[in-house]
Amino acid sequence: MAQRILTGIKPTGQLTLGNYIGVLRDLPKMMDKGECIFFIADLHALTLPIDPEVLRQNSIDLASFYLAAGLDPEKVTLFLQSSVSAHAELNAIMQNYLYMGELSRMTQFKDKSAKMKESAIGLGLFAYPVLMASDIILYDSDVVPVGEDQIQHIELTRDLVNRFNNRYGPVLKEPHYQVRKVGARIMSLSDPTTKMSKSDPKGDIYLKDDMKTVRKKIMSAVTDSGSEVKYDPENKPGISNLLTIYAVLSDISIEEAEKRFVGYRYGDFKKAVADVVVAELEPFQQKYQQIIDNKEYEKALQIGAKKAEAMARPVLNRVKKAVGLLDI
Ligand code: ATP
Ligand code: LTN
Repeated sequence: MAQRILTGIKPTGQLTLGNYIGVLRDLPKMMDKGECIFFIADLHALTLPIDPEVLRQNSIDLASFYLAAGLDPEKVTLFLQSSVSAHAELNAIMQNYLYMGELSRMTQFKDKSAKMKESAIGLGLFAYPVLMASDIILYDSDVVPVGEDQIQHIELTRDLVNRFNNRYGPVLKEPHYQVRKVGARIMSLSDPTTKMSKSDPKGDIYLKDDMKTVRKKIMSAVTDSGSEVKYDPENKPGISNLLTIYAVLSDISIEEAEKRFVGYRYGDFKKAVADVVVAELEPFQQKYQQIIDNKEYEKALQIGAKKAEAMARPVLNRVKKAVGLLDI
């Protein structure tokens, strides 16, 4: 059987250049490497407060972004997580095999909940990795392409699979994460020591920003003392981040990018970075607009949900049987 490649993105806000470089840009290349299952993690989006209309709009946007990145809906399975009820069903079973201690050690939970009053932290935010593990397990996934921040959740999924299989036999497939060597963690332009994050708008480039704004944001990105364009994430996090963006979008190595900018001043270097970002985003936005105007996302999501359901159901049934749930 061809390997299964699965990933999900939350429709929680505007997609950033971090999402694009970390994951989205690579997805079309995977179409020939295996069976691709890509979804919109809309149930996960509910783990933090979100306005219903915003969630609807974000979900449409995200589906269109997936397609604009170059995914062929005939070749991949693209769908809304909430359209395939097996995700929630498997979640109800799997929540019994992950423990409070390990869930409370998850960095994403600690980061997100640190900003909240304890009385406002939903159970869903705490149990977030259970649903994510269910998403992965449900399709017998082999490979999960993600940004660096999600590695911990996939390690936890692997722990869960091993725990479950030790108890019930070889029921679940063990997934592996796949992260980019360069660009797995694009940093904020205003604070290059923190991740570029769509729920933290300062320092983001949004995929929907107009080109003037994109240029302005890059030209005013925080840089470091000194004047050399050199990759040194510890001492020059701002310049290193911009070099990473440049290298990935130009499909060259960091070393090659460094060589190109020997003797450049920061200002001229930033202009070159802005040029490659604009050259990438402009056609991407045109495709996105065409998909939105023609509502191409609708049919893709409908077909995707049917295909996903057909793949998920047998795995769910296998799990139900293993734990002793009757099928009458
Ligand atoms: P939030 O910042 O709101 O928590 P997020 O952008 O991290 O959201 P998703 O939209 O679900 O969450 O992320 C989609 C994918 O993009 C994930 O695989 C994630 O690891 C990756 N990703 C997110 N931010 C970055 C970044 N700054 N650099 C590289 N990859 C990223
Ligand atoms: N947790 C991820 C989104 C996500 C996901 C998944 C990624 C939900 N389910 C399954 C890979 C596989 C995030 O916050 N970026």
